Amino acid sequence: MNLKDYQHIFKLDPAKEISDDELMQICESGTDAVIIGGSDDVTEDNVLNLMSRVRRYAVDCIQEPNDVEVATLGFDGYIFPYMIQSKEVQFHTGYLFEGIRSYGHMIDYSSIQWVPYIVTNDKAKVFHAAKCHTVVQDVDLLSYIDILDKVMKSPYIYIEHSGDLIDIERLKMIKEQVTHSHIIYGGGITNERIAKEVMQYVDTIIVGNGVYEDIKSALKTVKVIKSK
Ligand code: 1GP
Repeated sequence: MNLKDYQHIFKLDPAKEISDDELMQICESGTDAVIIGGSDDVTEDNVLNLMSRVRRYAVDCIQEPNDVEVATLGFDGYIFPYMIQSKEVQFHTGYLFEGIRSYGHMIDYSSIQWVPYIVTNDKAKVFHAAKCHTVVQDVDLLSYIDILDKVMKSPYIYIEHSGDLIDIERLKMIKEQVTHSHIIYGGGITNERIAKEVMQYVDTIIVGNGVYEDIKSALKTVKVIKSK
């Protein structure tokens, strides 16, 4: 798995209902990948169920486990979030440590990507779950960007604004600050217009809740993919 190959990803929540017809439209939309991940009521059963349904299609299927208990074999790739603002070690290396300690001998490391996340939406569930420091001030946000991009030289930075659309000026500011990290953005992308606006400043967009709110509109976000 190489996230740099993806411009557009749908993120599906295993705890939410999606019909076979809707799932077919998502998987055959031309999106680059489907991520399976959520923060509430995620179980091994609902992950396995959704994975096996997505597996009927050729699209890449990635898991973003929110806990080592629900990490499931059989995906094309795995994204392990590293919440850089979290005060809890569990959201830094904790889950990954537990997973590797228990299952390291079975892991194909080429399928795993550890991705640093900056949670820019203070109202997002994950912001509270991971006990994050706020980045409402630009100087805080840009300091984290510099740590990841210039100090850690991270291949990726994930701007997580789940549930709402970030102020586009902040994305512009991030783009101007970053020297080499590939920027992934998720939060409030529900239609083609927003997708295109966001895509000017980031490398990969993630579309989540929009799938469950207005699937027709969400499907049109795939149009941001260039050269397809
Ligand atoms: C991606 O979880 C987000 O990081 C998706 O956010 O649900 O607001 O699209 P939305």
